[in-house]
Amino acid sequence: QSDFSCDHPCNGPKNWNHANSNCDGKQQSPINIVTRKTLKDERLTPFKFDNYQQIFKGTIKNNGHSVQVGVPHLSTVSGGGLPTSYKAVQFHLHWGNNGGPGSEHTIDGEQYPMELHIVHMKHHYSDLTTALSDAEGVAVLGFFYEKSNRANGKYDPIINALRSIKNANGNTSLLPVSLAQLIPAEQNLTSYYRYKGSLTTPGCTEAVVWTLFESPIPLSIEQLRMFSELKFHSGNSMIETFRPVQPLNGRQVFRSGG
Ligand code: 1SD
Ligand code: ZN
Repeated sequence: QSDFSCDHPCNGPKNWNHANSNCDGKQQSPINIVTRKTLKDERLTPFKFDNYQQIFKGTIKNNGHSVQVGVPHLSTVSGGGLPTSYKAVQFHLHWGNNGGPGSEHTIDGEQYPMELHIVHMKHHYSDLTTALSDAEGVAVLGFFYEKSNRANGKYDPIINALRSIKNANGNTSLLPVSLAQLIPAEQNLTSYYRYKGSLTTPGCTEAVVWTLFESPIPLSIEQLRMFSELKFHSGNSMIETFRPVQPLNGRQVFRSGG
């Protein structure tokens, strides 16, 4: 059982600084991105996505604090100012209450209804634990969601599976899905923010190269609300699964410019 298994009131984000010394560090995530203070960096060129179109049959799990899908280590990302290529490990989401504010990162103070994290590790590592001992071992690609008047059919495999994993530790197989179908088209992924930070849950390890894409993913309010039907380990509704924004402590946030 993890440090935060009993969810927010008893052991949530506000108590993590006590739960784990890393959570008190100087390079924590998430952050509020103040766009006028970002620095354009010509090295932040477009990403190269390999095998993001690969369709796989994944398992979706309610891990007691989010829903997570393991990804076969075939999809890789490089370019985008990353030091090397990184392979996808898993993705998960952070959300609010019934479609209310729920993203972890905020842009000029705006909190989006949900945020997708596709967690990658440097290609030569075989597990996340090892990757986390490297200051740039992990790359998380973060995507925001926006409310749309229309349901996003590309999310049917995810949304339809949620009803089968309402309780903590529940898992079920997903209908075939690809990472590409869950994110905006590649030509809309050239505008992004970059900074060095941490995992947003304990142990809050400061080993993450963060990328937040500007272009949001549309979902209907009904689709967003389905996430609030899930339950934490405690049995309480799994809502507001985000860590509050953390101090920048002098870090520079860069924006793409390639
Ligand atoms: O919250 C997730 C956590 O569930 C786990 O996936 C971890 C990686 O081992 O990453 C954090 S986060 O920083 O991607 N939110
Ligand atoms: Zn996350």
